[in-house]
Amino acid sequence: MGKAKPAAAPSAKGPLEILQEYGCGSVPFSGANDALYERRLVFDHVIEPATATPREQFEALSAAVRDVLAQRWVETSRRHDTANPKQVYYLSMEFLIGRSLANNVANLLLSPLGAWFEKSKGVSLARLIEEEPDAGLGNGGLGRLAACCIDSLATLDVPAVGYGLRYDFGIFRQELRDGNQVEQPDPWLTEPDPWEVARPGEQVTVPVGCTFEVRHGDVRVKHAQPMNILGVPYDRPVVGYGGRTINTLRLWRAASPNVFDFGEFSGGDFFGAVGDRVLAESVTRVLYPDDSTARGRSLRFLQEYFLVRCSLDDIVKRFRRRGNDWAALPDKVAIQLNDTHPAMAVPELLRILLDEAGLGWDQAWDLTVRTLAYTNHTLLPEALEKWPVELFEALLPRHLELVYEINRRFLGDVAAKHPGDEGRLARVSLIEEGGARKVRMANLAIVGTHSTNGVAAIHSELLRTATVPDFAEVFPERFNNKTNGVTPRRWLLLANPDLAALLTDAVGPEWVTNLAHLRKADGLADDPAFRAKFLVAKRAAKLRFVDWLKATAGIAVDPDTLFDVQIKRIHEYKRQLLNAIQVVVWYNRLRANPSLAVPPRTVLFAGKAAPAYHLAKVIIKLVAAIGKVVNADPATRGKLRVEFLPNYSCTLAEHLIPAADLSEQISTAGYEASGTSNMKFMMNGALTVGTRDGANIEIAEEAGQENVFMFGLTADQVLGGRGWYNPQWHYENEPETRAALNLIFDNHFCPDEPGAFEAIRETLLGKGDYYMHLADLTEYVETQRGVMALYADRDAWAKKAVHNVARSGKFSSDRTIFEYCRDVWRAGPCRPA
Ligand code: 26W
Repeated sequence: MGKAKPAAAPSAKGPLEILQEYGCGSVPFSGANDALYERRLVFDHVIEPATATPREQFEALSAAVRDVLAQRWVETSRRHDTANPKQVYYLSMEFLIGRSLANNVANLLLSPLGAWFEKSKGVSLARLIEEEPDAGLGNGGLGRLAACCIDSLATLDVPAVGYGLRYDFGIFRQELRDGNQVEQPDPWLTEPDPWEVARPGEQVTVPVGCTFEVRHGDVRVKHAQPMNILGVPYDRPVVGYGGRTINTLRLWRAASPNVFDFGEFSGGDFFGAVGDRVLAESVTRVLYPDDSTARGRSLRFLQEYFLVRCSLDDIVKRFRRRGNDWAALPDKVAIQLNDTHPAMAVPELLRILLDEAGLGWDQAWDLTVRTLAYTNHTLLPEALEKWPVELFEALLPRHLELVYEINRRFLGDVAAKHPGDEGRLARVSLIEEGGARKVRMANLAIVGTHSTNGVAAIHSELLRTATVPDFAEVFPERFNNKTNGVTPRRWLLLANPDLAALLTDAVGPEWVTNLAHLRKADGLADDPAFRAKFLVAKRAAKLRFVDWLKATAGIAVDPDTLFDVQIKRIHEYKRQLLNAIQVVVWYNRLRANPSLAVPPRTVLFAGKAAPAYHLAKVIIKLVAAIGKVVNADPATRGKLRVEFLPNYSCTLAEHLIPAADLSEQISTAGYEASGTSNMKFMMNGALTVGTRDGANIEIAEEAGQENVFMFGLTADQVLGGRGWYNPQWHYENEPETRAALNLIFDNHFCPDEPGAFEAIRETLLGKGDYYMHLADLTEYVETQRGVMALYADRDAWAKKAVHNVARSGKFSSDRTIFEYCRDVWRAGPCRPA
């Protein structure tokens, strides 16, 4: 076959040579250098390579990269089977993995491939990367954390499998129409995904105690008609940095057993059979887009059970295949529950040990508790999952029986220690009485596991002392903290090539797998030449973002302004509204005093609102409306610009975070469990303006208080103020607060839709401003004055930014995973010989 597009002499090295040069070539390959790629175009797509579309080129290149890693992937699993080490299993309803091509190329140390590809094929890798859909199999922080954790597990060579669901539709695509969020489906799998490998031979049968109907995304139970659903695994490679270990992310797809449609078909009920098939398959149809509200959707209950049943079946099979004895389960298996979503693992593992392994209760319970561990990600009461006993009865009667027995024994123990303390028993019971009885999944997770952790120091402390103090008293040794982290591969090396190169120049390449090495650059904050280079890298990132934004969203922003960024799910506790009001205060100041000396600023917002969260949608509309008016006002032109960027995603974050100057982390203290974008911003050299909440506290400790802008009530003050806080007082006594709010309430930003922001008046003044926006507003505005004053001296700003980057080492997910391995899982690496 002739070379199709000899754009330039293919003098550069091909992937195989690169691989060998980097010490990754111990696995034998055959074939010519670019055969991997060209072969894929011809044999997979059956086309003349010269005619390949960018999508076909993306698929061929990804398949070629997969060819490069395939044998290593097989080798990793063989290595684990042979060595029989302790395995870590990360169970999560969400894996917000985003795109994979660039990540896999970088982690395989194939980055020079980009240049080779461009030279020999005349196609830019950057262009092909854009062809890959962003796998949005998560809502936000919890899902992205899961993705960062599996990257670190593979990089640290820990034998690990991530288990999740292969949703046909990920998180909805957000459009903005007249400032209103409109949700569009995300059919990310309409074209073949080059990374996944279907393994129908390893499918699992999931029995449920009844048949059901799906209506409007909800389940209606048809009693006493048990049915089976099939779980088909789809594996994705999780490439550790350097390519030594390639772990697996195993996602389950629900399918209907073949017997059940053929049987019915031959019986004549064709439509019934097809209907049941659709029904079974609807279990993994769509990711629930509700972040931090546990709405009682029964199809979600079925999804959670389906994940648990399939994954535990798989885990136990692997455990037994390796010849292990049941008593060794906690020595060979650690299962981490990402929030309570997979908490059904407690009764399910117990059921396996009792009913399938035939163990007695005491041993089965002991093994269950010692194998499982639980991470809590939120203290919001409305996010705590509680499932109606009725649903358990219909779908999982055996599991309910086990939950009752766990509860009976547990309450017996508590009662023995605290005789007569009925209030305590009611609080810790796994069952919520009164009205429709419910199973409290957090209580089940705490009782049924040996470790309960929060995700930042303050969060773990509040969990222990305020949210579940009764449990902390019964099981003090179970509670611990594991401060979150993020993977420096995706969030620095890949997202910010200029800064990454500067850092490698300064401290050597080791920072990529040991972020603490960045500390060696701390002294360079005092080096004017280094600060200048830092600013050059920041400007390059800004330009890249500006171009990308223009090309993908048609929005133009000025790179010579301060990029002030708040990107996260829209929620009252995260206080996008506080940021919006602050903008209006500055808008008023600028209108009143056109010569006010402030650096020009672009305030960028992005984030999705849960489709049923009305106020969150009004907040989006407000930000968009403020942008429309402010951006068109000649009085503030060139000084203040506000944009709401639609469809926040992993990809958007990867472009925007490197370009940011200021990171907005302004939740009401005590409500943000950790935050993880705060860490990404820090390592990319943005300064934080934030409250003393979540990981912000630890960011300030690491960076030094003088290198962050902290303001606002503390968590203690928020709790203490609940009794007497009065937002009206601020409205009546603070002229700037009143003026800003009046502008919002009096339709200045919505002249064509009077009353559009009435819900905001209601929340802030009518309903007592639960998240205390007005309590923190004045200090926030004053803090922003300090931010802008500092930005006017770009060199002084750069000095603080460099300190932030250099001191961000703690926030690598490698450190987080190391701590889980040491304290919770007692698992270690299993490296190739
Ligand atoms: C059942 C509905 C539901 C769905 C998602 C309830 C709760 C959630 C998550 C717990 C929300 C979430 O993503 N929490 C975030 O987890 C991050 C990773 O630990 C933290 O950094 C964030 O602070 C926390 O809000």
